[in-house]
Amino acid sequence: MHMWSKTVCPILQNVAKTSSIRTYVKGEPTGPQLKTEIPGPISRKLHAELNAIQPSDAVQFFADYNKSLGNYIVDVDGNIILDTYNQIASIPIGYNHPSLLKVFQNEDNLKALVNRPALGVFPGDYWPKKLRNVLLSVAPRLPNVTTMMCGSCSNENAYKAMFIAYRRHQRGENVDFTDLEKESCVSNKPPGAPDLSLLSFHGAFHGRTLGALATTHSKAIHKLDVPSFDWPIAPFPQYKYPLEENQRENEAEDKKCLAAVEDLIQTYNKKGKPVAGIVIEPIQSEGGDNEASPEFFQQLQKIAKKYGASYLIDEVQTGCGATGKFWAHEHFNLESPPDIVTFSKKMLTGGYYHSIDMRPNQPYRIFNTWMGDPGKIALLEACLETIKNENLLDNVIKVGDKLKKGLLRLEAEFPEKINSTRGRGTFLAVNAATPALRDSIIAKMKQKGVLMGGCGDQSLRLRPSLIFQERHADVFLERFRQILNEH
Ligand code: PSZ
Repeated sequence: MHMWSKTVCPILQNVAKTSSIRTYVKGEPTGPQLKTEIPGPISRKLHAELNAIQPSDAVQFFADYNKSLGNYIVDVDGNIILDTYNQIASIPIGYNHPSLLKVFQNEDNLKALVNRPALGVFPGDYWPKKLRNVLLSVAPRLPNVTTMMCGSCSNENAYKAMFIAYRRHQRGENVDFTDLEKESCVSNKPPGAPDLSLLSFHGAFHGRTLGALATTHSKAIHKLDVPSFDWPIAPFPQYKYPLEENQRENEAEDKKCLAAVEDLIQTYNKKGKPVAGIVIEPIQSEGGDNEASPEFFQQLQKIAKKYGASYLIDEVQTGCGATGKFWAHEHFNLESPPDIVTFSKKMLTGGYYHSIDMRPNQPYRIFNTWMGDPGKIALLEACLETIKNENLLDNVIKVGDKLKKGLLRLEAEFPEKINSTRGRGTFLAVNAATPALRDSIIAKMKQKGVLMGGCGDQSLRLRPSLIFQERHADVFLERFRQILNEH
């Protein structure tokens, strides 16, 4: 087939086995340093100003992005905070990385940024080469890539590609649309707008736009008041930890969930809402860092194939190295690539990799004004070079190991306060005993100069950038221990 299908992530292949002890970003602060409580007076003043313009209740503090550097975010009150959360898991190589700051000093990159094209109709001469050299250089065994703006719209358009492919398979490859299809679709009616469905999982998060939201099931606040589809929602495995000690129960959990998937597909096929695709995260992130085994993902792929449903793996949060492999689903050894892999966040541009089968036969079916942004590809190019040159996946594996061992030690020391340490690479989480304790730990860690994230009802999650080093892990673990002691 295509030359790219053989290239399993060249970044991984080129990693030299050396590690470095210097900081990856020169001049990075040596530790957190607090001047005020957080938010401090300047943050509070700006908050009042912003709140008069737009609802801003979720704002935690205002950042000084001139001063933030490497793993440290600096706020407008001069507080230096170790960031293990990184703008909701979306900063790949820390703040103000010199390789990224240089990107727009290059005139070609600057002009690609300034003259932002409608990529679907007037791409620049550089575009095929950039896609090949940048995005396809890390493709997860899929030959095509379509760029988009964000995670939600990547999923949204990928869902459309799955429906379009499903109907093409039903209709026959080169069969034209009927007049009735063309008339009925414009009024949202079948057969042109067919009653198809996608299967997703309880606890999933795939975005907040209308289609993506129909497959998001993590929190009520995301969904209240918004109409949605009657689509099948399957149980996602809920494991007992430590995994090594609960193998039999967890395998039974896999089987139970897979049986439910098959039941649901049959039910929805029968009731006239055939399942055109299955969408799943490699680790359910917003839903609480819920993991499922490689076998679960392998079996799920088999079920998808059996029922002619396509298989979408949403790597918006897990992609770009944080699990120790460039794509988290590489941990699963799937017998063949998924049909679609969506990405955004640390990839800096949104988009999706896809099989040839997921290409619509007609133009303008997956389309919008911008279809991505060449400026973001220029940044991603520099970012991928840095990941490769600095062996950052090796760093993630090494630091992740230290962090996980540290969390397990703390779990043993404070078993009544935290449990269920889990994850891969530096993509790690631990549960607090109660939701209130989780919230309190995050609040107190911030006042100690460490920014953390929560997910699910009572999980604490780590989402450091790929340049998080052992020294940063030490700062985090030491302060986490102090806070656990204080509770
Ligand atoms: O509250 C929110 O809207 C949040 S907090 C974290 C996210 C969204 N993550 C975004 C996300 C994701 O984690 C997965 C697995 N898939 C899709 C999305 C949507 O991406 P964006 O936010 O770029 O639209």
